[in-house]
Amino acid sequence: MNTTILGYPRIGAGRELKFATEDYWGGRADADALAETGAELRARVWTALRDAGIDAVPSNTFSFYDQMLDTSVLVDAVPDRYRQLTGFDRYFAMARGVQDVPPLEMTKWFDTNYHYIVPELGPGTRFRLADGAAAKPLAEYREAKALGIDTRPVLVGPLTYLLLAKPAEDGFRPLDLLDGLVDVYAEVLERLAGSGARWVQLDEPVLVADRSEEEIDALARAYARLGQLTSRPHLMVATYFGTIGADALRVLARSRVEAVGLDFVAGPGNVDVLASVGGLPRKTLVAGVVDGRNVWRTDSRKALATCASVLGLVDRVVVSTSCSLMHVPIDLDAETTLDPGVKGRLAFARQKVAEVVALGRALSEDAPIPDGAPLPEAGVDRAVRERLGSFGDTRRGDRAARFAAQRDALGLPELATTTIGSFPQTPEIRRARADRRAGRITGDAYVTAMKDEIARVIALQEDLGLDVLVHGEPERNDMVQYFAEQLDGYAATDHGWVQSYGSRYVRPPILHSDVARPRPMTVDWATYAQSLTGKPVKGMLTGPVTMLAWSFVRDDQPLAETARQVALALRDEIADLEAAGIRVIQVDEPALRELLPLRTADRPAYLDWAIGAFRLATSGVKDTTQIHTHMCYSEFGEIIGAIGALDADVTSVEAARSHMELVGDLRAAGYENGIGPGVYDIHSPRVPAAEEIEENLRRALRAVEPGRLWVNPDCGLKTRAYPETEASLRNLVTAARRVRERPAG
Ligand code: THG
Ligand code: ZN
Repeated sequence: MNTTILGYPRIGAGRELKFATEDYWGGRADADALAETGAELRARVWTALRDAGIDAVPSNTFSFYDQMLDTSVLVDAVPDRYRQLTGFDRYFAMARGVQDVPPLEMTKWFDTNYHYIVPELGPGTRFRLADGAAAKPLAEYREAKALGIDTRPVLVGPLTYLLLAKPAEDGFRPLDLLDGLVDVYAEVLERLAGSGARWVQLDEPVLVADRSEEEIDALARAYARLGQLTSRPHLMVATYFGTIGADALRVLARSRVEAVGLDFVAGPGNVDVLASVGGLPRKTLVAGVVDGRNVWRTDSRKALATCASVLGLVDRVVVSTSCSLMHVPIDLDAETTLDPGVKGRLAFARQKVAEVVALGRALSEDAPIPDGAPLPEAGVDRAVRERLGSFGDTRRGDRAARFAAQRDALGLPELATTTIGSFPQTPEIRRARADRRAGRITGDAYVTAMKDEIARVIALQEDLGLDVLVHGEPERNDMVQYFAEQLDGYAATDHGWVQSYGSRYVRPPILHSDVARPRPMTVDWATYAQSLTGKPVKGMLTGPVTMLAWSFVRDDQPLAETARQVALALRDEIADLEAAGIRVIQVDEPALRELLPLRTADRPAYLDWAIGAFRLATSGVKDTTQIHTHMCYSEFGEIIGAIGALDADVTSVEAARSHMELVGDLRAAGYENGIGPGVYDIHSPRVPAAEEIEENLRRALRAVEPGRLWVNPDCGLKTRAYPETEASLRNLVTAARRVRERPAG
């Protein structure tokens, strides 16, 4: 083999998988129909890859929901609560839950925007090959073979599977299950060999994060056992999303594994690590030189130079993608409205496959370097670059001065009540946005529809007795896309869908040039809302880190630089909101934790620029203007110190599920500004009783004084319906009043 890829999008160019799954869930299609769509999608991908000239086509990269969930099913790591179900119903119950059976947890796949289903493993877990010869990797291998394509089945590696699992009970260590798991992998490998498979890919991305000695020993044990099997395919261990640890690479170098995959895009340090361990003599290096996570065309000279620099260290180099292509959209050719200057710089999955093939030819046959059109450059905005030098990132007044100034200016009670920003997105709102996009209604009619909705939401909040109101965000499709559409330097795609989890996909905007704000983005909506009430209305913005985390971002300058450009645009927006009479402004950073580097050593530098960008955006305001921020989680771990460094006047976080413990944790970490621990979970339609909210507030008051405590739900309300939203907020206001009136309880 000269060329391969680590994986390909499975959702279908027309989002066929989403529609087929949702039809199945909705009872509009049966299991056979869903299975058939799956088979069609797989066949299409395998044949397309073969026809494009990829030598080693991967299989088992398809999934009806998620590859980690597939692995749990493969090895029968199915918690008892799902065992009365079978087939698709069991599978989707594990992913999404059914009536009384809660789903497995879901969490982010490394530092991507993809989410996997977390295995739940305990002392009772007994791994076995659940479906024998019908197991998914075997079935897919044979299915491809029947089409005449001899594929390389892809499995989540045993170490990665266990290290990403969650213990079913406190104190249990999933890694202790390694030997039993490796037995099942051994059986899968033997059966694959029996079916004719010549190669298997085992994905071990955990090797690019910090690993303990014990974990490295586990790696050695697992691959020693698999390497010794007498009947097995060749083993390729793939790492991606960063630089492999030298200790891990040394273990692989000494093992009987035949090929190792390294990511030279996210892990340029891999060249040095490879040299430092003396290379991989007699092994194949699968060189990830085409970026699987971003949308830029490959610089072929640079990619070939990387391959050339490691030729002497290994037996053979195979050109590949840095990781699975599932993280990029499928086909650039489907985009007909992109600016040609931008489009000329892009490659989606299909185009990246062609790049891999061309690079493979250039490398093996000394064919000329693939030329293609010259790479256009990013647009430069000199004014933005000059202005960036001229701002500090520190508020005028210190914490005490701001607290006093805002108390006097805003006149808010202790335990002030508010919401996170969005109100339910009703079918009417969605329809109005769709009608506007399709040109079925005029701009004026659209504005009228949105203003009617804002007026309704303001009246509702007045009626509920909330203290700081919001306009409800009916005009926003997505908190990143909405701003990207209005900023220079960003482009949107029409069909650029990427799987976020299960049947939920996102269409990340593309940040391709210097970012500038041609005109205010939110001021009209905010001032209209403020004109309807005497209470303060919060202006709502998305922070610089989240604007980058949920976009495809240029790779020709440091992220820190791009973040500062976005921050400057937000700083200008905040100044305009303040000048227009908006006294409270929230800058959300739900993705602050997502971009945290996988290695501890890289984290301080990241936090430094991330915090700097937030402060650049928010520090221009008067002491009387109150800055809020919001984060959608409660496990802060590594970033708890960063929350204080953002220096927002008020921070709202998810805390209901951790029983308000986070309030004490934040204070212990030195956070002394206002805090709004979410007092109920908006992710379910359940209405919390006032007593329950009251109890949460009293618990929070053990760690924070009433003047700094805010009362709010734990996230935006856009996914909820009105009946439960109204009832919950009514109870929230009641609870806050009770605690104000009887602070001692
Ligand atoms: N916006 C963006 N990225 C995100 C989130 C977001 N990444 C993390 C998290 N939130 C992911 N969660 C979701 C939740 C819902 C959907 C997608 C990701 C979703 N998608 C619609 C679908 O697939 O039908 C399509 C939405 C659309 O029309 O744009 O519902 O909030 N950027
Ligand atoms: Zn949130």
